[in-house]
Amino acid sequence: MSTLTTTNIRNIAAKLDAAELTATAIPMLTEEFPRLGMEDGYAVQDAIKAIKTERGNSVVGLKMGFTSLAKMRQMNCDSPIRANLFDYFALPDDGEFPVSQACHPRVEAEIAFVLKKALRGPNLTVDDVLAATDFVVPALEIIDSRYQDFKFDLPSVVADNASSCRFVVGSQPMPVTDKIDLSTLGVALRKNGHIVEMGAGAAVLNHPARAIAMLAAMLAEKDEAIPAGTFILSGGITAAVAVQPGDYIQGDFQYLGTTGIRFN
Ligand code: OOG
Ligand code: MG
Repeated sequence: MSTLTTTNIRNIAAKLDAAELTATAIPMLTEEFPRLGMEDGYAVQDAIKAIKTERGNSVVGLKMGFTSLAKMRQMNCDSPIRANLFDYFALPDDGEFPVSQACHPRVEAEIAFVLKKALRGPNLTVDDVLAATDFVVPALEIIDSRYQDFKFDLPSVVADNASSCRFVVGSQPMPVTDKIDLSTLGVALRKNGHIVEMGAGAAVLNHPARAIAMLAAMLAEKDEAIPAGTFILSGGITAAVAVQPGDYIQGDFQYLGTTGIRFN
């Protein structure tokens, strides 16, 4: 059940969109709307999508968040969420991002999937997802909460498009064959050359393909499928790391190669 009026939803979406574009953090939504629920959060997320598409931006992919324990613990949120990725979020591999364009950016390493077949249904298996996968690529996501102090609860972060800000992907697409096990695939996140976080694909729901199956299940509730060709971030494998101007963040992914972002 939604607790917000259509006008409330539109106003909150406009506020969050403006906070993102001006890099100005705002108070967490539940301070003003204590009864905000998950359905409200997704309604605001949809309204942000409408604002951005009206402005001429387009959705270029989807993301899952809080699919690893490391992420859930870091942010004190206990269940996976989904959100949209817009065209201007995509940075070139090894591209630059001015820290001043975000409130308090952090970076996390993720395995990204590109589908060759649509996925539909509430009970898909890892094998179903892999059979529908065209390739995977190494990715880094820049997240940036539009809430003060990077603090939020689950409905508030859903409304804020799951803190999505920018992403980069490595240049070598890798088909998913029997030779590569995405669950034991190792990942190291480096900041200025030093490893600051590390993990393996299994950190994400025991296998990152499960995040894609979970996204399909979430969309199935709305009677939607994940279309063929969709690019999907499966969720941070490790905790996210804060960045300052001058930092270089690199993700080293076993089998998949590396990708990086320079912050200025
Ligand atoms: C929310 C976004 C979570 C992930 O990969 O888990 C996310 C946040 O941590 O601010 O993108
Ligand atoms: Mg993420």
